[in-house]
Amino acid sequence: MVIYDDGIQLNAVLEKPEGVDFCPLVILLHGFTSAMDRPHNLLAAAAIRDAGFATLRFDLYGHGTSGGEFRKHTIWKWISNTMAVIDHCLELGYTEVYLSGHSQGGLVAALVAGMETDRIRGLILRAPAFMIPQCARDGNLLGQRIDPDHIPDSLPTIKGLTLDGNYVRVAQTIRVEDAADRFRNPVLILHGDEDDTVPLADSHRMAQLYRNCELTVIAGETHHFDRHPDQMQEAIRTWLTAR
Ligand code: FER
Repeated sequence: MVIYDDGIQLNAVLEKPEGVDFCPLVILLHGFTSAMDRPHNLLAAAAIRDAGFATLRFDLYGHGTSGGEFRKHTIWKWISNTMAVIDHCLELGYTEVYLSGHSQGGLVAALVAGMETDRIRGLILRAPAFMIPQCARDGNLLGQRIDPDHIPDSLPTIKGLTLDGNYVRVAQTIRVEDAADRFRNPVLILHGDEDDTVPLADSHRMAQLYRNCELTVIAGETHHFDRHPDQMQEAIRTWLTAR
């Protein structure tokens, strides 16, 4: 399926649980330098369908098979993409829409939920990168030091990929606490205690800020949920089945 966000092509895959015509839907967002078809995203989507929910996963701006250049992606563009995808799902007739994001996609899911409090029924955040805005303000992104008041035009990142300075400028203005404060529907946060990319401490802190949040810490698990994917899946199924 193709969804357009102001001319940018976003490729998406909609899958329904077996034998069901109409059901609630979870939209999945992948992380920084990732894509919708990474193993942990597919396993999360499968667990969601096991619980009787449809899934829509998509590649965000500058990632995977979608349009846009990696170096020009920003959290604002990802917010805009997500809002376009939500509009599309509502037009398809899905009235009960949830968001689930991994890492930077978890941050964006949380920000959009704070904007669309009237539309988003709940959030499943997997190792959400809540710390990116503060890291941008501190000038400490992906282990590199930059001067936060004199942002470089380009910033080398992982996997040989380079970001424009506007990524940092956008991130510096974002306050994740405001999004948590506005969202009153249920939230599930999943985080491994051996995640060395995104600190677990921020998930503990944010879980206190949400009105209605459950935090499941998976012992021995890493950033990509590749050691105990069954525990990630079980936590998702249990939480969604209770909705
Ligand atoms: C950073 C730490 C983590 C960062 C991005 C991430 C651009 C995102 C990780 C992910 O989405 O998996 O400093 O800066």
